[in-house]
Amino acid sequence: MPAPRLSQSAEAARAAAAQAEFNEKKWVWVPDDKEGYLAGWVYNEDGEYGDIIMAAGGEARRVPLFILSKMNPPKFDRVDDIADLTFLNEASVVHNLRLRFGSGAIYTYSGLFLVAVNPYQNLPLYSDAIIHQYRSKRRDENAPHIFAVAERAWVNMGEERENQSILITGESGAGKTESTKKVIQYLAAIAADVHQGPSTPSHSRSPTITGSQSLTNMPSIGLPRTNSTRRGQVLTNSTTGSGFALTAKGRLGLLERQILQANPILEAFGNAQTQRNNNSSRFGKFVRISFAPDGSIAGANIDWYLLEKSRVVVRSEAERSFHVFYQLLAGGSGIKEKLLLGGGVEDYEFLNKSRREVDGVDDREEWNALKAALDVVGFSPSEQFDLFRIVAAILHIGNIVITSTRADDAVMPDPSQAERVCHLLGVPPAEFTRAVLRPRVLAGREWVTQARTGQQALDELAALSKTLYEKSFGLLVDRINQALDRPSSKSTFIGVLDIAGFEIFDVNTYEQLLINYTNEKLQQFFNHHMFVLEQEEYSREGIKWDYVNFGLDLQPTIDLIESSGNAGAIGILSCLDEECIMPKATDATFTHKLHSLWAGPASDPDDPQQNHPGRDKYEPARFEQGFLVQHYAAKVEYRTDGWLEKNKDPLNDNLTRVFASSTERYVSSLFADHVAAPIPGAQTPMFSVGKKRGMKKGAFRTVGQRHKEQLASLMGQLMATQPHFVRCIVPNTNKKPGRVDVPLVLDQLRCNGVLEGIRIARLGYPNRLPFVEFRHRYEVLTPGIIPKGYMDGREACRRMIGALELDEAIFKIGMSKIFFKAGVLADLEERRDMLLYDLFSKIQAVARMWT
Ligand code: AOV
Ligand code: MG
Repeated sequence: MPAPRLSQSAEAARAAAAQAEFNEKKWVWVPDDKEGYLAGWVYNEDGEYGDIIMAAGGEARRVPLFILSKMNPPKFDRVDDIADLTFLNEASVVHNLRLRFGSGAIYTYSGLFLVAVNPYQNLPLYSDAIIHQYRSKRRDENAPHIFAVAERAWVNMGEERENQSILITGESGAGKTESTKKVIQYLAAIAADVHQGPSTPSHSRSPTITGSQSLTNMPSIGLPRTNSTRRGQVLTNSTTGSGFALTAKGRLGLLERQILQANPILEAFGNAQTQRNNNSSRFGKFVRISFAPDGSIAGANIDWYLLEKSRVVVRSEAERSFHVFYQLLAGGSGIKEKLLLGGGVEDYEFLNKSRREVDGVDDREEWNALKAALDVVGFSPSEQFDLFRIVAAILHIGNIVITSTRADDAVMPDPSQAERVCHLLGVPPAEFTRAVLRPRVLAGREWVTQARTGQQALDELAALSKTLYEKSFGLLVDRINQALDRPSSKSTFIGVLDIAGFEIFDVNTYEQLLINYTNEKLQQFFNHHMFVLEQEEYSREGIKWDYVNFGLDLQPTIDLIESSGNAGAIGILSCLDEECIMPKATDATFTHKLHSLWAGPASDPDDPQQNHPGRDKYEPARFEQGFLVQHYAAKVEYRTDGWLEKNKDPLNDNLTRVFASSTERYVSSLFADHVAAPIPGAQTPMFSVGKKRGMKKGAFRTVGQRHKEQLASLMGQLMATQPHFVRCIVPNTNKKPGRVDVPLVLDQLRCNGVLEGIRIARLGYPNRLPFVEFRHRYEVLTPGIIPKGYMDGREACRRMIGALELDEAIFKIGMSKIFFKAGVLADLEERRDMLLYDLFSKIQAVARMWT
């Protein structure tokens, strides 16, 4: 076969030439405000400064040398796994992602992470053919893909009978929810195969699909993979169509269809159009899919976190409320009358102050899809009506007009609007109106009627709307779980976590603290997991490893936020809880108390509060009423306005009481938590710090407590799983395909832990090669060192290393692999290529003489 050999050697010659050209100059990445990094080469070094010629344009720049990052040799371009780069710096990471993204490869590994860059266009990456291509394949046999992650989770679950989790984070619009859907799509498709096809779930790795073998690559860590682009193309060309794998869908059983259809329901009620994402999830979720021992789907369960219920009442002008409001008004002609909804979006105060439509979305069609999904999941007509009853009631509440008397007492001039609300919610209008305008409150020991101001009454209605929506959302998820959840002791699960990533806005408040606290915990979980795996790998290879557990690095910040006071220090959330039950507390007294707990000079070194390492992570804010927390990703300033109210999440007890005794069972069940009152008619505290004996779980908790508990439960579950990590990246803020805003991407890599993972990897020996591969690739550099015939791989490596005269500190020889510090492979590559280039030049010279 002379032809392939010729072209192969021609390609090798080209590569060697490219490398030789690269080697002639000292290539670097130069930081640039606009572009992130620009390529250049150093033509002169002068003490701590370097003179750089920029690759684009040839302009000269003089910069401090320390700001430069080394560029990876061209062979490392488009590597599937960023961890394989020999120079592991930010510029090279982002360069690799950008190069790959440019050729349609939106997925890239970075060690334990799968990085997914949102393409903002439908790529033909998710068809049935692609699903088949990833079936029963190892990660290194295919191009990086979300399906490969799902496949690995499935295989591990089957082989090790261990629960799995896939943790997907990223900022708004990055593609978390789309990725979640792809995982579920994949799992549903392969689990359906279990029912139908002859193949068993024994996760056989035999290559049943021909053709995809051509896509395989050297299963090596550390070797440059020059053919990854080509593989990307194969992957693209080999498919037709886009979107979901339809053929698989046709074969799905009812349960699988119900699981898939749960999603449009959740999205209708939990998603909204925002400036960053036309379909933004305003809640976090953890979806567990459980599988029977035979690999078929046994059930599913959804947990949810932090619904942004304030959106029901207000939002920025460019955004919408939850989709379901618009869908109901656009499509619900059959039931609108029963819900007393006469008008359109423009007629409802809660909707008409902001954006009303989403580009490319037909709310009427979405309504039909929602109804169909509700039918599939098994919501009866009356259950469906109850859901929309709440949605409609909220719209009516928004239209209640409140005015004030001259004494500033609230009045409701037109009772008809409240009557609509009461009709729908099954409560007496007189009681409802009294609870809003003149509730009974405790004054000293006496119960008195207190007139509300107009503003107070409006706030009360807003709080009521938010509470109704959130509680109904909770019951909705419960109801879905009731349909999908089939607990069985024999099943194992794959859980997919779709939760907002680290957030830093211009103004950060309580919601950001809770989400960043969550991410700090998840990052710690990742760090710890990576630590354990690295430790296992080093000890398997008999390499001495003496790092501190970097998973614990983040504990001081976590304690600062969550410490309950029982173990010594009082954390931010507990401090807030305490202030919430103080009679005269305000956001200012809370902030002050926080400063006194965590800032200032420590006078008593034995005091657990004062010697807590979290002190280093805390600072009072300089100008605002607030504080700063050093998170792993960045230092974030939080403003504490409104925190007491946000944490208490108060609804006046008179109102909850009215609704708890609603004649509509659905409505009274929403408030069932609130009926545990000791004295009828008396006001019970809406919340309390600490658990009260006999109190129903879920009742009377602060927002912080509830979140802390939910998070603890989530972490407990995650820790009992084998985790997989997906990091979604939004490439630009315009929702446009093909554009990469490098500084934006870098920020995300910093916040989502990818760079942190690389930092940790660099503490050790990030590049690893099995002995065989090391010898195969670099033996040319040590001619005559290894005798002909068999030689033990380890011994061969040892001799080669000796001949290469590598410094002891930059490598470790394990049992089956050789480990290198970052950058060493670049050096070896350079030496190898110079040699080969020389050789080729000589051969070419000889060849020329013969022609
Ligand atoms: P998010 O879940 O991460 O944001 P989504 O998953 O909703 O983001 O993605 C946002 C939009 O980006 C989607 O509606 C798609 O238009 C597009 N998109 C994302 N991933 C892909 C993909 N793989 N292929 C094609 N288009 C994609 V938020 O829920 O806002 O935090 O709160
Ligand atoms: Mg989302």
